[in-house]
Amino acid sequence: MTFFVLKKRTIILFLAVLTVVASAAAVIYTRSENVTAFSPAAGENARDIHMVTGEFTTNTADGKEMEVYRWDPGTIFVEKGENVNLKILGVNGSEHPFYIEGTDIKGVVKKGEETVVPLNFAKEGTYKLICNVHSHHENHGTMIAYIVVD
Ligand SMILES: [Cu+2]
Repeated sequence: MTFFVLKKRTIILFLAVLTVVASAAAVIYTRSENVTAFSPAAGENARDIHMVTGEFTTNTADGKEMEVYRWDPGTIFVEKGENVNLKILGVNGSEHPFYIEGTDIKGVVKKGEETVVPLNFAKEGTYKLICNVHSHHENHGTMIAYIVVD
């Protein structure tokens, strides 16, 4: 008769391996849950949405000059899972570095150039396209566009 002897060391090793595997699985699971949007290869059955950078200027009653930058259009609508090429043409303002809140997507729009941002959202919601340098009225914003996914 043979006995399978479990030494204390074997049990500890087994538990250690189990812990590592479980945490790796948890990390992978959490990451896949966090993928709200990704950039597919540009052009793959994608619908084009065009946008430009614009500028409003005025003089206040007390003679102060005001200037704000905008994404135009300020709201776009896409389907969940739809491949979209967001094509942003830089018109006003020399440079607009941007990111899309809740995603890893970022880029720059430069005057006279078109920046293509491939999009595919896996989760419904309203995402903000934010210009880093014109994010607030105190820095010539608000340069925020809303991407509505449903
Ligand atoms: Cu800007």
